[in-house]
Amino acid sequence: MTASLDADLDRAAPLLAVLDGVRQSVPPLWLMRQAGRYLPEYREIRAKAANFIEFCFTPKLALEATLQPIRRFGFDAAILFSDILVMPEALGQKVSFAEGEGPQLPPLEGAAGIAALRDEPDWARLAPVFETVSRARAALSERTALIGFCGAPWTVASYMIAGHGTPEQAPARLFALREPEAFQRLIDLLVEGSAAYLVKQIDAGADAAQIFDSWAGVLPGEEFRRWCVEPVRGIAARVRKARPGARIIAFPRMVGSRIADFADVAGLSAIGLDTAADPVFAAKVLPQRLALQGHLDPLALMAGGARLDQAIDEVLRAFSGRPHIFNLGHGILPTTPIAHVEQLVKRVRGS
Ligand code: 1CP
Repeated sequence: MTASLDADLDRAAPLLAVLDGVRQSVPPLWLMRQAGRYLPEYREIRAKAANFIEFCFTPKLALEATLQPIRRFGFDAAILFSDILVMPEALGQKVSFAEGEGPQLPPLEGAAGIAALRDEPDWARLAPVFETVSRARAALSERTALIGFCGAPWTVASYMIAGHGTPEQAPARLFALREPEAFQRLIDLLVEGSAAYLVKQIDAGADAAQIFDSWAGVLPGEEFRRWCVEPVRGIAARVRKARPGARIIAFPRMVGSRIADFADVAGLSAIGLDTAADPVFAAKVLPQRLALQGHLDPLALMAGGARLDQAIDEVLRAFSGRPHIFNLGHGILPTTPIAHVEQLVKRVRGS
């Protein structure tokens, strides 16, 4: 890159410019799950922690995991290394990660199980997360944005009810159908807790925050609006009220044409599109004030070669009229070759 005479221009993080509505000729780039098992240096430090949740709560290790993909690839954003399930843990529901089996929680038993949760997250339990955020912000250059995050209430609730990941989130859906008032209380608790959690991450140094609604796609009609759209709206409103300039990215995964329901959600800066989303449709139904993020197929990244180049070019073309953040449509897969990520970075940046 040629040095610019304009120091301010050099200092501004391109990702934040896009979140503020200014398209960049080269889109800023980061990858969901960019810290993780596809990196040998991640596997090395991961082996040092007794368990995954304590890894998330150990600033020295979480900071290192946050910075590793930036050092290796020079992405335009780092994402805090943590997990969406630190929230149930902070609400008093013990979370563990069985090796190779994903998260395990004692399933919430009915309305009584929800009533037994704390009224507010245990901020002392989450203090190491905020320390990781502030140390990461201090370690990164000003051109690299730091993204904090939380899980969306629906996605987090689906783990809290079932006690583990489930294919169709049937336990949570059934609970919501049978006991809507109790489920609403859980969602409300998560809206309040998650909004406060994001505000604290922003105060600790996060430049933007992403709300991951990985399981948004399973809910029909009215339930989709009630358990996915409204809670995300609630979080965005609370965060923006507390911190008016806050930049929030919502990632409602696999919602198809119902992405249009996010058009009138105030307080968002961007919408993340999954692999199957239609970028032309999204650009049509979502107002120009919303930047779009996404949506390369993680399997195209795994495949590499000419097919990867073609998929990258398609994404670049699809978003050419819009403020765009280049990303995957879902998290990077653990068996992705590092050389393919290098190929991606080169091609997106045209170098
Ligand atoms: O031992 C290990 O290394 C555990 C693997 C792992 C990792 C690397 C888990 C367990 N979580 C994480 C980190 C993580 N999780 C990040 C870190 C930052 C980054 O992106 O680099 C983030 C943002 C998450 C978010 C997350 N956790 C989501 C939402 C995004 C998505 O991928 O859909 C979800 C659904 C989780 C739950 C979770 N945590 C871990 C696993 C294996 C899962 C998924 C379980 C399931 O499929 O149900």
